[in-house]
Amino acid sequence: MAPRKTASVSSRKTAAKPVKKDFAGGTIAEFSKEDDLKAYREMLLIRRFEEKAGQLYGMGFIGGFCHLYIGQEAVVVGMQLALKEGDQVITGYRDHGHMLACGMSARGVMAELTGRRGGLSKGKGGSMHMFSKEKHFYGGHGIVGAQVSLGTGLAFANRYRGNDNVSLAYFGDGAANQGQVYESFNMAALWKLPVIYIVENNRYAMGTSVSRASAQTDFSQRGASFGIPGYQVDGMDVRAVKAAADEAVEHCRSGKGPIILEMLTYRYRGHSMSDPAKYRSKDEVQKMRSEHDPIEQVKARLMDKGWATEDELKQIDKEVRDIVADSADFAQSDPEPDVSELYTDILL
Ligand SMILES: Cc1ncc(C[n+]2csc(CCOP(=O)(O)OP(=O)(O)O)c2C)c(N)n1
Ligand SMILES: [Mg+2]
Repeated sequence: MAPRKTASVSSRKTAAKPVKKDFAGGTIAEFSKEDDLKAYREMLLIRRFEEKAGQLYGMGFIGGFCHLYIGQEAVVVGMQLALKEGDQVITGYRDHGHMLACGMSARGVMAELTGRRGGLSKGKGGSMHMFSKEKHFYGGHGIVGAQVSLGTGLAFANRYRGNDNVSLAYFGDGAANQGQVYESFNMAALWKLPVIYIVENNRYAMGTSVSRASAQTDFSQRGASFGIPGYQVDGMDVRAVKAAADEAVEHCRSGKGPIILEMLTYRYRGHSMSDPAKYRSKDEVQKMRSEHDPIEQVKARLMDKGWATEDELKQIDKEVRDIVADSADFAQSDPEPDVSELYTDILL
C-alpha cells in the first residue's frame, strides 16, 4: 500500500509496472491521539533500546552477532496493534524490536545480549535466540528463512487446535529467495493456514541490494502461483502498516488462508555490527531518515494536531530512556550464568 504522502518510498517499485490496487482501499488507518501516542512511545522504545545496544556492543559488553532494527520500527509496532492475545510472532535474527513490541521486558532482552542470568534465554542464547511462550514470541532465528517454515507450523497448530489465532512470520527480502519459503507457501495455501507472511523489504540482504539478488523484486507477488494474495505497504508509516495488518488479520481469522504483506522499509544501520556499508551512499540513508523516518512522522503529526507539546514528547523520551538505562544497568550488573549451567536448557 502506498499512501500518497509517501509516494517516493513506493515509486521505485511501482514505476515499472501498472499501479497496484491499494490495500485497505488505499486508505491509512485513522489514528486517534491515544493511538499516535502509543505508537510513538513504542517505536521510540525500540529506537533507544537499539541505540543503547549499539553502544554496549562498542564497549565490548555484547559479543557475537547483533543486528539492529533502527529505521524499521513502524513495521512491528503497526502489526502488533492489530493482534489479539494468543496470536504468535516469529522472526529472524533482527529481532530485538519484535520482542519489545510483543511486551517482553527490556531488561530481559538486554541482559540476554550481554549473556547474563536474567536474560530471556538465561544468558545462553544471545541476540538471535530469545523466546517467550508467555508473550507468544517464538524467536529469534539465525538460519535465514527458517522462521517461515516454523511460522507456518504455528499456523498449522492453530488450525489443528481449532482456535482462531493467527501467526505472523516476518522475514527479509534476502530470506524471500530461500527454497523453504515456497514449500511453506504451498502448504499454507493448500491447507488455508492462518499465517501472515511479512516481508520486511529493507532493500538489502547484508551488502546485496534487492535488484542484484532477485529476479522478481515485487515480493508481494511471490505467492501468486499458490494463489496467496499479497500487498505492498508503506512500512515507514505506522498507520499504513496498521491498516494493512487489520485487513490481513481479518483475512486469516475468517479462514481465507495465508496472506503476504510486503513492507517497504529501510534499515539505517549496517547489516550487523561490522559493516563498512560500501554498497549504498550516505545520501540514500540520509534521504530516508529525513523524509520518511517513522518516528519523526508521528512526532510531527502529534504536534501539528496539537495532540502533544514538545515538552510532553520530551517527557515520553525521558521515560523511555529511563527504561533503557535501567535495562543497560541490569545487563551489566547481573551475573553471568554459573559454569554448572553449561549443559542445562540446551539440546545435546
Ligand atoms: C541459510 C543461511 N544462509 C545464509 C546466511 C547468512 N546471512 C545472514 S543474514 C543474511 C542476509 C539476509 O537478508 P534479509 O533476509 O534481507 O534480512 P535483513 O538482514 O535485511 O533483515 C545472510 C545471507 C544465514 N544466516 N543462513
Ligand atoms: Mg533485507
